[in-house]
Order: sequence, then structure tokens, then C-alpha cells
Amino acid sequence: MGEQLRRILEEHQGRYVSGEEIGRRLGASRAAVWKKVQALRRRGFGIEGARGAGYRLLGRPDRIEKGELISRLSPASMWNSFHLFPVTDSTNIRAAHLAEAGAPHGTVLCADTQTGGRGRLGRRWESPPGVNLYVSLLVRPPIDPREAPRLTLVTAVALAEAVEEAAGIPAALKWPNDLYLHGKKAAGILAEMSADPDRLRHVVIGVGLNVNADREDFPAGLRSKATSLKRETGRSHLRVEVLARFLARFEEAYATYLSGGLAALLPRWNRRCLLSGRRLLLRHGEQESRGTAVRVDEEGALVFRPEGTGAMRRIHSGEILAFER
Ligand code: BT5
Repeated sequence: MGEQLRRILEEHQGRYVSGEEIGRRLGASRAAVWKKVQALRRRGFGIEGARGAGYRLLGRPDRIEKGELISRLSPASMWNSFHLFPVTDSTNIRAAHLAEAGAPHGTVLCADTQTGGRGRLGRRWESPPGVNLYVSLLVRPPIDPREAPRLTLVTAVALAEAVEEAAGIPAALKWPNDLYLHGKKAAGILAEMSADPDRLRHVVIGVGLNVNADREDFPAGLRSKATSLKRETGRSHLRVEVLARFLARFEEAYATYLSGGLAALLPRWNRRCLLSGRRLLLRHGEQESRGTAVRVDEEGALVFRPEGTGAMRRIHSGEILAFER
């Protein structure tokens, strides 16, 4: 409801549009236009009406609503089911429950805040309300369960491209699941799968992206390490717009991965690889090693040259404990 009117007002970027023009574009009478204006105002949009000049948009809420999100996606998109929560424990937990109950491939969950946002290995994801994106995607890909971790890298490429489009600044990817802006973490990905021994049932891909969080929105211990689009660009970003861009980018990257494998996306990953050429301390299994990262390969492994040897190693799963800045 009202998405066409919203689009017309937004196109004019704060300038007046005559009631006549709006009516013509909507195929609606003046009275019907006025009703739609009232409806948008009730959703929190600041719309000024002036006799003779028409209507103009003064401001709008940064809230994610289903109708607007859908109107920003292509009608043929893979996303077909949307669950928006003002508050939830963790969108990944909600998504796993929905998946078990039979929710379709292409389900999107999004919360305004999370009380139990999760990172990897039982860590916490800080989820202050009203400012960021906390999203889970439910997919049922026709791939071997052993390949599921590669979806983290597919997601990272899509997220980096969406962030660059929305914010106009370069994003760097830290293997395997972090997105950095100007040297600080702005997003993390947590992919969790459910599989029978030989068959993947579903994958839940959780994405936490700091959009408009200010320094004070993070706990003290995180303030120098975490950042947001707003902190790096000096302006606010509309969360629904960033989310729609990410969903569109994900759809393309996912299709590219299914048809061409990770190899088809690797140049887009490695171009943004934060660790390439840097010395780092890595934990893999029970072991810790120092060495230099080289690149990420077509299986999603980190190619790594341990200190003091010439032989390369391929790390399939691990944790970067520290890296040279
Ligand atoms: C991640 O874990 O980076 C994956 C985060 C995934 C969060 C999303 S939100 C939607 C969905 N629902 C969930 O419950 N989770 C997913 P990891 O690599 O383990 O990083 C966690 C570490 O990042 C923490 O220990 C902190 O140091 C740091 N951190 C926590 N919250 C942060 C934030 N908002 N921004 C930047 N860094 C943060």
C-alpha cells in the first residue's frame, strides 16, 4: 500500500510534486491521492502539502516494512516469504525452526533487534535496536553438505558488493566470514546447516551488518574494533534499501555459484581479500600457526604459507587470531 506514492515522492528528493501529476501517475483522483498521503503519514513519513504546489517528502522513518521491501525487489526474485520481527532472540534460531516446519527455499527473516544474537563458536553478536540489519536467509541448495561452508564466501561477496553500492566505499573481506570497512569490522556471517549424512536439508545464512550504529551503540570493548556504514561515510543509510540491494546481490552470486562453482566468484572475493600478503596467527583444529596468507582458493580454503617453510598449506576451516595491519 502506498509504495508507488512513496517512490514518486522519493524520486523528487524533497521537491514538490503536484497533486495532479501524482494523480495521473497513480490513475487516482485528487481525493484518493490525499488518502494515500494520509496513509503514508500514519506510517511515519513527513509529507508537507501546500496548496498550488503539491506534496513533498520532508523525512521518513528508517523502518523495514514487508510491502516496501517487496516493492524494492524484482518481481521474479527468489525471495518469496518474509518474516519481520521487532525483536527476537536470534534470526538464525527462528530460521532453523521455520526450516524444520517446512518453510520454503527463499525465506527471509529480519529483526530490528536481537536479544541473543550469535556469532561463531558461541560468541555474541551485539544487536542494538533501530540501527542495523540482522538478517537470516533460508536456502535449500542442491549441493553436497561438504560444500555448504562455501556459501559463507558466496554471501560475503554479495554483501561486500551491496555495501559498496550503497555506501560508495570499498569493503574488504576477512576469511572466512567478516566484512571490514577501513580496517574495522562492520559485518559478520554465520552459516548453519542441517544435513543428513549425504543430503543437505537446508542452510541458514545469518548476516549482521552495522548500518547506522554510532560508537556509543557498541559496548566499550568493541568501540575501537567495530564500525558501521554511517561511521565510515558520515551519513545515514536507509536499512530497507541496503537490505534490498543485498538480497538482489545474493541472488545473483548464489546463481553464479550453483552454475560455475566458487571459482566463478573467486576474483570478486580475492580482489577484496583483507589478508592476502599479510602475516597472521591462525588456529586450525588444535594447532596454532604463524605465516602469510596468500589467497582463497576454489574450495573456499585459505592458502597459507607457514613461517619458515616453503610449502603452502590449504586451511579449510580455522580462525584468524591476529593479523598484521
Ligand atoms: C560473526 O561471528 O561475525 C557472525 C555474526 C552473525 C550475526 C548474525 S545477525 C543475524 C543472525 N542471527 C544471529 O544470531 N546471528 C546472525 P564471529 O566471527 O564469531 O564474530 C563475533 C565477534 O565479533 C564478537 O566476539 C565480537 O568481537 C565482534 N562483534 C560482536 N558484535 C559485533 C557487531 N555488532 N559489530 C562488529 N563486531 C561485533
